[in-house]
Amino acid sequence: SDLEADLLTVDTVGAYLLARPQLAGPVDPATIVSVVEVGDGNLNLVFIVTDAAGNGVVVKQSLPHVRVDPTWPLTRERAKREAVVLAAHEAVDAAHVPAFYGFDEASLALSIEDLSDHAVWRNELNAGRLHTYAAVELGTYVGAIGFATSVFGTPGPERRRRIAEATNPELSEITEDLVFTEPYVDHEHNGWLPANEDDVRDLRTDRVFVREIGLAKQRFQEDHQSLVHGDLHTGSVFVRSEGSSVRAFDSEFGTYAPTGFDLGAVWANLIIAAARASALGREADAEALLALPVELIAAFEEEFTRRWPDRVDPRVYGDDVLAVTLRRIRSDAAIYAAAKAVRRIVGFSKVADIQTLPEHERAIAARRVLLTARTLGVARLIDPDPRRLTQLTREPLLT
Ligand code: SR1
Ligand code: MG
Repeated sequence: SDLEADLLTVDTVGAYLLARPQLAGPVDPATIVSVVEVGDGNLNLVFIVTDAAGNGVVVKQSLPHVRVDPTWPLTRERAKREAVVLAAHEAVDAAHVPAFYGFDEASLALSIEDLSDHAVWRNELNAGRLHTYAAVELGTYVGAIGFATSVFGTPGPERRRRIAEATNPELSEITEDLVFTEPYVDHEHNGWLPANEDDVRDLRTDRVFVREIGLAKQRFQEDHQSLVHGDLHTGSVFVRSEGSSVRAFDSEFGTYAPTGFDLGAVWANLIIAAARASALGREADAEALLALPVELIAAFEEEFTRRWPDRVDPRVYGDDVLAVTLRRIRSDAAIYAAAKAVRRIVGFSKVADIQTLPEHERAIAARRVLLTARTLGVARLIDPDPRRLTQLTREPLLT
């Protein structure tokens, strides 16, 4: 179709970079020896291009539809949104994102660092390799971005301009629908095993929990606390043990939203990974994974607090404001973890962690994730301390 006419292919990416050497990063476009398409997410084309010297670059182009569902049209402009988020995050914390080489507005393609020496964290977790150091690195990343893009890190007028630049209506609507609404209503995107029928019914009839999900959705829509990654699940994280390198990629859902949204995404996917490990009888792994949200949030708070002396307007932003802010983010992280966990069990975009389990184990793991989500969502109202919440979720999750 016309919409697809200018899409790159493995046969055209070489000429594309030859005509635009400024987008080739470290690659010499005159000596390209291989182009492979490796996109395995829900949305985009992703090419890895390598030259004769072994240098690589990733070219990522948005498709005009959802990759895994071509009947679902989607704005290609999302590539521009990712460029804005990645550039902003790289400026604050280059160690935790891929290097950004450039954005081609005409082709809606980004050129970014080739991280082929890393592995996707979800795939590693599913193979039983935990990379536990990643939780602290991600906490530090969210702490750095969460502070620098908040009212404490960016002066008011500049911040308002940045909020406007990073508005992401179409992809934010997907999050609003898929994370906060569809799992709680009848919708063709949903699905679960017959053995989980009662678990889903119990979740949906838990009025306090559903109210908290509604309030969490409201805050996601109206609160511009910081420039979040927006989709920080374990499939959006590259890990490499050597040198403990951890990079958050795929930030096309990024926008200004509650900071706890990113922490919650990591937390949810750790719960899911722990449920898988436990269902497979890997109890020590499950315990190790369940300990990581505490480390994640501690690292977040440490980085946020480390930057606090540099805040804008300390005249009114005293240390009591910091304490209230961190408590609120803890509470947000728990309800967003709950929402993100439920959507992966009930709604669109299920995860390999659960889907690749044998059916009996899949039903058990799904039930445990849903119970854990309900506990997190409600117990945080009394005290959002992640250590206490982890203790409360230990039993529903592991036994
Ligand atoms: C139609 S997009 C489905 C999901 O994929 C992305 O990774 C986001 O999580 C989104 O909700
Ligand atoms: Mg993605």
